Amino acid sequence: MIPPSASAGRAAYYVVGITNKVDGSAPPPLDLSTDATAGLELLAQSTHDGVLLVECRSSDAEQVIIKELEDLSARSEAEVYVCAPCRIPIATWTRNRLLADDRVAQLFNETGLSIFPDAVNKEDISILFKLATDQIEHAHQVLAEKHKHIRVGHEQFAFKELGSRGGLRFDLILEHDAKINCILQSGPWIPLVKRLLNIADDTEVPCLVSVVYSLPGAESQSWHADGVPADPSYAVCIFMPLIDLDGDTGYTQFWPGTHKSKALLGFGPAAEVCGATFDGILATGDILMYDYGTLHRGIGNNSALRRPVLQAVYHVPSWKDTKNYGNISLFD
Ligand SMILES: O=C(O)CCC(=O)C(=O)O
Ligand SMILES: [Fe+2]
Repeated sequence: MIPPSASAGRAAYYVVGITNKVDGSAPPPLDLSTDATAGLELLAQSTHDGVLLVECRSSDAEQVIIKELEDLSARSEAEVYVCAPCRIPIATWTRNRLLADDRVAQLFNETGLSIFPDAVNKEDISILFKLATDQIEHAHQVLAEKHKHIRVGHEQFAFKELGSRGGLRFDLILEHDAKINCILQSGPWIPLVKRLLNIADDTEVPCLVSVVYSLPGAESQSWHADGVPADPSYAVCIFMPLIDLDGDTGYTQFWPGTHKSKALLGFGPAAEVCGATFDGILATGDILMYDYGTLHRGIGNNSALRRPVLQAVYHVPSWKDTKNYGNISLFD
């Protein structure tokens, strides 16, 4: 028996990968209710890339945890994949599992994510595409004329209306427009938004509307949350792609279940290690709604098209964005 190390004491959460020592395959799933040992609480499991992943909680030293899990079967080999101060969501996701149905409130509470398929008609998408394209082109014309010193695409900048999101990705606040407002205040996702933010049915939800666009050649972003995760939520965001997304145009990748605890900030790459990501590959008309605290990252654009995604951040009246835009107007 390996003695617990001097640092043992405070419980941490682990994802441990278990393989079969003989042929490297994934062992059969554990019985989470009975396989736990004294110092180890088994919380969840999934299989990713031929490895059985087990999420557990323990205050034992790492080598003790490994030994305890290896002892469950004489043929198992265990390795710590992730260690964090809070629950580590390891569930695997498909589009079908995230579709909004009559249990959408519960789903959103658990995952911080929901998809509303075919929620906006194609005609409205064309109108929004044109409107966003005109404003993007105008903004870049002004940028080139009035702010010649900025090396657009190579350096960070933040105006009141336009900010860079790293490299060839930008975010432009759209001018107020009655048509956009009507779509954004009446879509099928609105009852859930109002319920989450505690806003009365007959009241408009405060909403910040912008278009996030990645130019051809834009690289993948780092994992981040747009706002600090919190429970209850103070803001939820919808993404409405204005072109069909695929592997070439890129999309946004999410880590469902990360919206409530700020202890996971900085742990984004663990989502890939655990196979716990959801690729938001949406068609025009689909809406993806996410809690503002959910970890995600924009994937690179390898197509020849600009990838514009309309973004509406619905928020409680007291919230104000202080992070994403600057104070000086692009147009002054
Ligand atoms: O480009 C994307 O798909 C997402 C961009 C994003 O998450 C951001 O700029 O905060
Ligand atoms: Fe983001």
